[in-house]
Amino acid sequence: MRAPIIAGNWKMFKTVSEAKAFIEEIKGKVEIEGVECVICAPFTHLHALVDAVQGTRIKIGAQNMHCEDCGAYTGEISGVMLKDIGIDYVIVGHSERRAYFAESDDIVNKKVHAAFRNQLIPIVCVGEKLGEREAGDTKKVIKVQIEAAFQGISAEQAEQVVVAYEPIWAIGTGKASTPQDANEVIAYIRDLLKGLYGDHVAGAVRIQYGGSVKPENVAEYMRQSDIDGALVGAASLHPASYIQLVEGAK
Ligand code: G2H
Repeated sequence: MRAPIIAGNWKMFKTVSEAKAFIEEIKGKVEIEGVECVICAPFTHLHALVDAVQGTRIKIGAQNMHCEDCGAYTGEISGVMLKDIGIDYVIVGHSERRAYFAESDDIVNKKVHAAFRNQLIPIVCVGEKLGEREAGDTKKVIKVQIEAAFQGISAEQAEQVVVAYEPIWAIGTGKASTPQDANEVIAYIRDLLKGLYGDHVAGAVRIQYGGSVKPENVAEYMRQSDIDGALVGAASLHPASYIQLVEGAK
């Protein structure tokens, strides 16, 4: 039985005080048995948020990190630093990082390794562009991304990975992939993992859908056989909306 995971990806929104107020609002309202709640916030907010969620089951994640543990990389943050302040999750390979910061499949793989070196759980994002979908290349693109991300990752590590399938054309556009279409691609990702690691790992890995998920549509995604939660941007920014997302995942 895979516990669904509702992860908010706040992107570059909110001040620290707004973030702390958000946690105060959701505390006690999202701790629903069997649903895991994660908030992925900007780096500057993480320390304060780890303090704010003390004594709750809410977990805090980063939205990115460098693939090395330390070094002369001005402006970067490492997995060592994230673990040091009590971070549990890190998003890796979000399409916005792939598109605007040249994050390649190779870098994504290095970051997955860095996450495990530092006892962080990576939320690995994959997804196709609109043109790729229209050309019928969705599965081809996803296969390349999944195989690259899991390169050199052991079965023990692989089963802890959270995968987020986010078709790029559905991100922040209001055009969500239908639950059935999303489930088909997510089932395909599970098949790929079965080929790489066998039944046990494929059955254990949690695979989220992401892209214009809202309180109104989350339950329909969660009803699908292979969807284990959601990575949510815009709709995770408001406490009432985030609470509804978690309630919709039970
Ligand atoms: C996709 C998603 C969060 P949104 O980027 O990862 O954002 O829910 O706003 O489409």
